[in-house]
Amino acid sequence: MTVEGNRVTTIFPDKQNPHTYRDFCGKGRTANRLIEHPRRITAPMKKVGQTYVEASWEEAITDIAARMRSAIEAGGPDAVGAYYGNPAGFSSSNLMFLNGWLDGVGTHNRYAVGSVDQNAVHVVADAMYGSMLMVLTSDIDNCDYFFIVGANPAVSAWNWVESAPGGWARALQRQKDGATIVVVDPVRTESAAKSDLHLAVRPGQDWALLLAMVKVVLDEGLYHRGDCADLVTQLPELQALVADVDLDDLATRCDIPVERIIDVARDFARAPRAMVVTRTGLSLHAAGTVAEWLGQVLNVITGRMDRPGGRRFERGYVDSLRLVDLAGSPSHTSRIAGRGLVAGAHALAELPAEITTPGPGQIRAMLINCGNPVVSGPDGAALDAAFADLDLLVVIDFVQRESHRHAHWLLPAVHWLERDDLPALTSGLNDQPFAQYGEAVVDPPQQAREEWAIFVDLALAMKAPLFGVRGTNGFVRATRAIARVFGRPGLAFGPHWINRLMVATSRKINGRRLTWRTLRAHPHGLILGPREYGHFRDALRTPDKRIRLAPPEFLVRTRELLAQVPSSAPERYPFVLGNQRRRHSMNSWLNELPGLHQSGRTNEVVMHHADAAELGITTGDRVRVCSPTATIELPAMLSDRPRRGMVIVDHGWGSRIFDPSGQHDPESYGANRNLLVDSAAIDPLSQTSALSDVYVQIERVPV
Ligand SMILES: Nc1nc2c(c(=O)[nH]1)N[C@H]1C(S)=C(S)[C@@H](COP(=O)(O)OP(=O)(O)OC[C@H]3O[C@@H](n4cnc5c(=O)[nH]c(N)nc54)[C@H](O)[C@@H]3O)O[C@H]1N2
Ligand SMILES: Nc1nc2c(c(=O)[nH]1)N[C@H]1C(S)=C(S)[C@@H](COP(=O)(O)OP(=O)(O)OC[C@H]3O[C@@H](n4cnc5c(=O)[nH]c(N)nc54)[C@H](O)[C@@H]3O)O[C@H]1N2
Ligand SMILES: [Mo]
Repeated sequence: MTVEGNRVTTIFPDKQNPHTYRDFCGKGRTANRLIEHPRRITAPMKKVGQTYVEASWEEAITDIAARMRSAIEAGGPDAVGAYYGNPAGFSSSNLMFLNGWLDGVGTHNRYAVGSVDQNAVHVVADAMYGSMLMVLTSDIDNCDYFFIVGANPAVSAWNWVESAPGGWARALQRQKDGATIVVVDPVRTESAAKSDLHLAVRPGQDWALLLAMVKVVLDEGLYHRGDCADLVTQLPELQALVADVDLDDLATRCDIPVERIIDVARDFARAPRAMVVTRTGLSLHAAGTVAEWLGQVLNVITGRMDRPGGRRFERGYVDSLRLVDLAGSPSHTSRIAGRGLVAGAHALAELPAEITTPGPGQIRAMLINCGNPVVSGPDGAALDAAFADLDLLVVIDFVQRESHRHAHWLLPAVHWLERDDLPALTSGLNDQPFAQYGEAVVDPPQQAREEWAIFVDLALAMKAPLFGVRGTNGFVRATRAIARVFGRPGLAFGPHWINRLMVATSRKINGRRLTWRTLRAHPHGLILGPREYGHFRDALRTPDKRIRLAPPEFLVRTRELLAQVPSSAPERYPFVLGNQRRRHSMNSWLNELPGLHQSGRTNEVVMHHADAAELGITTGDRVRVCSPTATIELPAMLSDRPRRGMVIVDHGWGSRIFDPSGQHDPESYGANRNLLVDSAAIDPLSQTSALSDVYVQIERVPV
């Protein structure tokens, strides 16, 4: 970064960063524009009448604490709810302290982005490997055969919980050296266009394709004898399942010729070094968990676990699997839908009813931390109406977006370039042993606060014992007093204490332990040694240290899917609604930053030429997209990329940006395609909304 005064003027990729130098994404490139966003919230804003007025932090915390306490007095701790979105994961302290505060409050009403994103990974990892955090990284530079399912790494970068900087460019490099890339996607995406083989699967039916491949591998004896003998349990149960399935039936379901499936299954199993990579194109469907499971199964039975060119277990310098175990996993059944927690949270789809349905446990006060759930989740209209019904809605963000429109308080967050951070707990998600202490490059606006500090203040003001441990609040107060007396803010308890502790107790990587001094001496980050293999078996958290190949609940669900007739479009709603990401958007943000999206700032309805011709639609026509839940209008864009019968509308658009001072009208670009999604459509195993299982009708809007 070039910094002039307290402003970041230019941003370049850090070529001295040994790990991330290959990547330079839209979010990084535009970071300073977000800092200087003309509508940035720079002080606590309190809703008064129809607009907002600036207030002090003291007033904000006192008022919020008092209103939350009275909600709790009337309805118990569950009267307070919280939702956190994706960016909460890009701060090491945010979620730790959010949960610390919520534990103190004692509420079970926690909702998270995982239920519109990666819950399937957690559910599968927990069932197969014994820890929901046991995520394997892609050993791209050694791979000969990439089988990429429901991912578009050319645009979205190679990450889904794991993180592999420049992953797609590295895979293309392998391809030049002779590796094969297969992309399974109903759309001929940027990634599919560069692949050696594109399988245009029928949306939502990848589980059938993957199950057929597993069957071929098992029936033809193409599996890895050693791993199947001593790394796994439940192989007989898996064999029993595949004995009952019919390849032709599965091929019909996924709409890929059976000979093709047999060929790719053989090629995959015989490739010296190979990996299956699965992403949101699978998880956002009703069969998402089964598909995710079968993708992992293919890796396991063909011997790709923790071997060069396969899916590698990166330990990271902090043993986060153990820390998560120590933190314990609370259990709770939701009041209305009667479902349990996944990765510590309930499904976003359940939130509206939990707010609007009276009775003990009803949410009356809510906090949104780094999220835009009205746009990112299903049936945004229902959630918007529920938010309007709350006694208190508190938002921590940079700007006031769609989900924040009914907020009583808007609290100003500190941008990531304005704060120090050490992403230690997620170090095992890097595809290489890597550590970096990120130092702030500019000062935040005077009134902005890091999320963790807000949660500590709320815990103290609400007399909710932080982390649910009595005595913590007194301790925190004492350290704050000491810090004041000595004039040294660092003496007050905060995440920097935890960072120090995590580094001091970190595990040795390649025989060496990271020290604070080494860490700080490498501001561009440091590689902690070559990639290691062979730690996976030891790290498994199943009691017998073996992979559970066929968890019973997955078998039951698979048999349920097999019993259903192959899905087809319901009458009146002939098109299935797809989704795509753009290089210059990050879910529902970045869209509005000045200078981006030269091609006009909106999402569109991308249709196959032949489908459009039948409806008399051409590029630029306004079309109406109707589902049983809602209707939106957008311009059409003809293309040969989607399968016939599929239309693509990007998510993340149609999120207004408000001016809290009330001087300017809200800005708005495009339309929110998730309004079309019925919140009842859910993957029962991961509780993920089936955001991609929506059927719609398309009609031209008469001019
Ligand atoms: N149809 C469809 N829907 C989808 C998807 C899809 O593929 N198709 N993708 C899903 C996925 S994978 C995801 S991750 C979700 C995203 O869902 P969400 O996380 O709920 O939504 P975002 O649009 O990422 O909104 C993030 C908000 O956090 C704010 N923010 C950014 N950084 C910070 C910070 O440091 N602190 C604070 N306090 N706020 C910050 C931004 O300004 C923005 O308002 O959307 C999901 N929705
Ligand atoms: N530029 C940019 N990068 C991003 C993001 C962003 O918003 N912008 N978001 C980040 C986040 S939060 C995440 S979680 C990751 C997500 O990373 P990815 O999961 O790779 O995200 P997408 O690019 O949406 O790719 C999903 C693909 O699945 C396909 N698909 C849809 N339905 C099906 C199906 O039934 N079967 C199959 N096989 N494919 C299907 C879609 O056509 C699409 O091409 O990306 C991250 N990277
Ligand atoms: Mo995501």
